[in-house]
Amino acid sequence: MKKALITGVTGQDGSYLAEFLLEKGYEVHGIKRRASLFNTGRVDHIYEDPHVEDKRFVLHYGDLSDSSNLTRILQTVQPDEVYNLGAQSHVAVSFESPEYTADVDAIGTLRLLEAIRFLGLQKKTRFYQASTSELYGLVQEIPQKETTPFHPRSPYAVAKMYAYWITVNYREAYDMYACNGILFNHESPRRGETFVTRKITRGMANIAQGLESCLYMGNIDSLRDWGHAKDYVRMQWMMLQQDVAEDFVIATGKQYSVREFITWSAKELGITLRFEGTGVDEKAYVDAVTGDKAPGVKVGQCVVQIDPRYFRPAEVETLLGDPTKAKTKLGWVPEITAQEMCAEMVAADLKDAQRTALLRAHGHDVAVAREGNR
Ligand code: NDP
Ligand code: GDR
Repeated sequence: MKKALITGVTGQDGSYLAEFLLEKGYEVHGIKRRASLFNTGRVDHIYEDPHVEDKRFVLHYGDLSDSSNLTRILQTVQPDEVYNLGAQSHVAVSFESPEYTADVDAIGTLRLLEAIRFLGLQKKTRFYQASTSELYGLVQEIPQKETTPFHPRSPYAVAKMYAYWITVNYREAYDMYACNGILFNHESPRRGETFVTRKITRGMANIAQGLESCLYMGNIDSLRDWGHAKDYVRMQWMMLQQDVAEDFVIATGKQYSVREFITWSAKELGITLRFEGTGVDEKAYVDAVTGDKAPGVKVGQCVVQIDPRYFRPAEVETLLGDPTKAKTKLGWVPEITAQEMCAEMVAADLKDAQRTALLRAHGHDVAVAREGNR
């Protein structure tokens, strides 16, 4: 039985990858951070009681900022494959916590690679690094492919650039099987609530249920190449099954604006239940910018307000990937379109919002968790 170790197993990709590897028959080990609340919501459905024998899913406490802890886990697990998905992954937050982001995203990657080498696992253990389209930043070429030069535009992207090159360096210096997946944005109903797609689908669903009244957004003209996380974790595994380690761009090759994503979400909700009979036409509510006026909207009506607080000190305006290498060399093709993914996300968030609204209607004082800054 092959063993895999996943950092960031409690995150969006980590949870889908753990499911995928368990289905493939792997024994899966994941590193979770100690938190004051449970932070395993995305993997609770595959959790196995530690008292059960022959478990195939095991969680270890750990942190990418702690070398001795990483070394100990690697020594205990002796994995065939390591997937380094753990990171402070929010671009805007990286401007506020640049040093922490560098420590975890850049040096954390070095710590793992060095632990593999120190333990003499470099011939046994294959290494996947979660690299990112943010490396392209101020884009030099459209679409972006494996050979496109990098120009990172945030402390997050600069840290990930170190991680990219240290992965290449360990491959070249120590003949390790180590590779980078340069992944463009990928989303799902498990996406963190402060990334733009989830913020939109969750916010819209809450508005449709009368739980919120306004969607506050930053740069809605930003362009992204959005895929589904399920398609992308399959590719992470495929990259570690080759004869020779190589780096790959993973993208759909299609690009949309944040504004378009808002429109799709609104359509989903409008068709299903909320916008009939409100007298609000779709274009009006999607494009509405209320300025200083209080939104004062009715249930089912959505106002999008631009709030400069969500602008970034340096923005990545446009990203579009060219996945030709992944398609031709590995036969990888994304199966879920951005619109289908949006519909799935809206449906999941609507269910949550309906549950909250129902509890409130029955007198329960349920708050809607909101993120003030991002
Ligand atoms: P998430 O933010 O959903 O998950 C990040 C994971 O890293 C969480 O499990 C988090 O733990 C963990 N983590 C954060 N800090 C530390 C730390 N100090 N030590 C150990 N673990 C830590 O990200 P995604 O799943 O979306 O992304 C996975 C990886 O892929 C990330 O490295 C991201 O930068 C990269 N990436 C993502 C893309 C995307 O569009 N999703 C595109 C390209 C790259 P906790 O749950 O406790 O917060
Ligand atoms: P990104 O994702 O920065 O591309 O990084 P995010 O969803 O945060 O932003 C995408 C674009 O939307 C614009 N935007 C907003 N973004 C957020 N979060 N909140 C807003 O209110 C808002 N309004 C407009 C942003 O400015 C940006 O242009 C993600 C992360 O998963 C990284 O870890 C990963 O490496 C890259 O994708 C590829």
